[in-house]
Amino acid sequence: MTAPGHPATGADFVVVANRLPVDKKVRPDGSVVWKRSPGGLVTALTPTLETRSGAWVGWSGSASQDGSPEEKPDVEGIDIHPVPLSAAEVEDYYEGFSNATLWPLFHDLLVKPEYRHDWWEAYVRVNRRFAETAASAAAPNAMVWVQDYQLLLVPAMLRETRPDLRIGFFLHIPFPPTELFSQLPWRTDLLEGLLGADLLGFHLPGGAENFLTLARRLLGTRTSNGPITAREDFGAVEYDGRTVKVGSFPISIDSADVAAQATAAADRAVTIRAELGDPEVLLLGVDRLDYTKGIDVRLASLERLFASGRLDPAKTVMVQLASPSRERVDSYIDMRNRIEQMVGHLNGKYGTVARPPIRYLLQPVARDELLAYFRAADVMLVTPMRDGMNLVAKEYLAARADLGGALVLSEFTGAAAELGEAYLLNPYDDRDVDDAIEAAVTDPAEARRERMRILHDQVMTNDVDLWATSFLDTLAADA
Ligand code: GDG
Repeated sequence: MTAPGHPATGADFVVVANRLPVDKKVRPDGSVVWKRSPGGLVTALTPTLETRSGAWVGWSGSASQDGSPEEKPDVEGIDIHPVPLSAAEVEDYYEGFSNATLWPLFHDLLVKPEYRHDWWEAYVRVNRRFAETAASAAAPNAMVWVQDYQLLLVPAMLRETRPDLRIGFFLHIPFPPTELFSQLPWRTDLLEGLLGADLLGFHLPGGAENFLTLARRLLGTRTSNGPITAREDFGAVEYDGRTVKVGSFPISIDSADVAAQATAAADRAVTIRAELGDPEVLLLGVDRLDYTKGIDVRLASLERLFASGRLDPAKTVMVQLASPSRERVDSYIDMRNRIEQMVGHLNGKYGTVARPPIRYLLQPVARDELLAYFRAADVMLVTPMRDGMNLVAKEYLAARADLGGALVLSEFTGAAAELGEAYLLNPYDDRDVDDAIEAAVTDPAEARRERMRILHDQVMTNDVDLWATSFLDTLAADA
């Protein structure tokens, strides 16, 4: 085996992410199958990895039996390096520190974060394992791109053993202001972990600016103070004799691919509407089942719109496709119960036995089927309380090459910064939510089409390739 820090060969480009781009499924007979996994990050990075030959370091998605070696799945064009996690580490590092501490803290305290030292210790241990695996996968002077909030310590850990590497880090979720971040008992360690990178990327200029303020206040470092703009104007932190660049890189999707697949699904879209009884208005929500996504916001609004007669439940169907997520974390169990109660209430009160107005699925849907739903929907409801970007909004827009449909979008998503022609709403304001949904349903067809023309063009021009290329070019510059 090659010792960490001294690779004999290795990849020139290494992605380090919590999850591998495949899921490991163990069948009842013990045999193993690997399936490509859905999710924002995988969707976003796959096209880039297919064009550059590289390695991917990540966890398979299931706990390892102690002592048994991890199998290496065969994925075309990508050298896969699985990082094993024990059942206890899944609980403490993943469900605990990542998803019950950092996730709620970075999403405006929508639920109360838990600060537990035993979770922190697991987080440090697992981050070190990721860093060691990445160090052994990377060729001399390779470029390493670390992803997201589960791995905030990896940049500095990697730099310790492999100062030759060019290290980038991208955060997929919002970066909070100092007042929130400072709640973390380990705030300094986390900042120092990130500052091991050469380039730190955030979706929005606001997140990058929050980071600069924090570095100044907590570490007393010198930072730039000019404005940061998407992909163009960068900030800088002077740290440990180096300059760390800080920038805004709004992520996107493989727009051309989504548009082509959605156009191919046009017939299926017609069938979907027929299966739903050809409603006059078809509303759609597509989300991981997560309390940040505001599924309850749109259901509560429908209740008010039905009750006041502004929408007719006999002529309206809302499809909510929810993919299960973090199912053992308490706050997710509570939220699921709340949403299912709202769906039951709306159907009980406003439906008939033959025609419930809400159709709710709690299961992942195949990608081509998802695109057919995008193509079928009159109004897409994207109503998060807070979201780093939200790729669903962009996928919906790319899918509408026919310029049909309308997008209702929360101002608290990163996507709203680029998609000003959407029906924007403040999810904390009931009236604003109701008005936005009603306008998206009732505005004249020509006005809706004009908005869609602008939005569709925006997403077709700003795709995931622009995101990845602009980040990697910025990382490679000044090397
Ligand atoms: C994080 C940030 C940021 C969903 N259900 C199904 C399915 N999906 C796909 C969607 C989309 C992806 O999963 C979800 O991406 P989002 O961006 O909406 O949300 P997160 O998972 O929270 O992602 C987010 C993102 O990272 C990237 O930086 O935008 O703010 O929270 O691609 O289509 N795909 C299939 N079946 C489903 O049932 N096939």
